[in-house]
Amino acid sequence: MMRYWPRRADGLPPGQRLMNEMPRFSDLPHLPPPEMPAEPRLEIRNDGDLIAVLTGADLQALKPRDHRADFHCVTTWSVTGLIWTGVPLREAFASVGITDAPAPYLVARTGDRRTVAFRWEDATAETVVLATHLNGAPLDRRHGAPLRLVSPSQYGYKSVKHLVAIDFRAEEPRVRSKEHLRARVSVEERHPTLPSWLVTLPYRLMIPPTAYVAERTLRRHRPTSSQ
Ligand SMILES: Nc1nc2c(c(=O)[nH]1)N[C@H]1C(S)=C(S)[C@@H](COP(=O)(O)O)O[C@H]1N2
Ligand SMILES: [Mo]
Repeated sequence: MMRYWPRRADGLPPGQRLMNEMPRFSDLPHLPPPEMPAEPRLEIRNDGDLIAVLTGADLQALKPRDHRADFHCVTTWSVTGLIWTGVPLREAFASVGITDAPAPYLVARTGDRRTVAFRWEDATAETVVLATHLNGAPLDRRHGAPLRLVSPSQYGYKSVKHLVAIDFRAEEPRVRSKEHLRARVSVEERHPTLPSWLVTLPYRLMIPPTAYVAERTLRRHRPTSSQ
């Protein structure tokens, strides 16, 4: 379990510690990854109404590139130098005619029924990518197959795995109780109401048991379909 204890290192954002490898992680680590189709399929909606669909072939046509980025979980573990292959979200939006914000907010929905809220300007930053590969290999069930939203300047809970839909919203969406709407790593927006200094230590203590349980859950739940 203690292989998941992160250590101090230079060059990390405030309050972050370095992890050697990227473990499976979640605030619900006892839940297995969802069963997903092999190919990406991203629905784009406006207030629930379907306005576009992007398939794996559509994303391929936008010429996926490698994006090097560090990853920062709110619980204070970071991994550095990851290579995500994919298309910037704003280019994917532009390919279906969305260049100005249809609405100020977005909600990303995942195969494990998570909803994660963004402001338009955070979601369309140039570093935000729709990734299909990590470090040269197709995403696996641990890290978010078949499509993952990667937002390196926000805490890891915004980098949603198993992405299936993005829904534009006129009103500010409710965010999950422990999540900040913006979650910017540089200014330590870890928690919506509590100050960062208060949550940092309890969060850090949760890292080894959480990663351990998340990895054990993965081993115990083999997919029934081919994946
Ligand atoms: N669909 C989905 N995405 C998710 C999560 C999750 O449980 N389900 N956990 C989030 C959290 S808290 C973190 S730190 C990262 C962990 O990514 P990893 O499991 O690839 O290390 O995924 C984020 N995205
Ligand atoms: Mo996280």
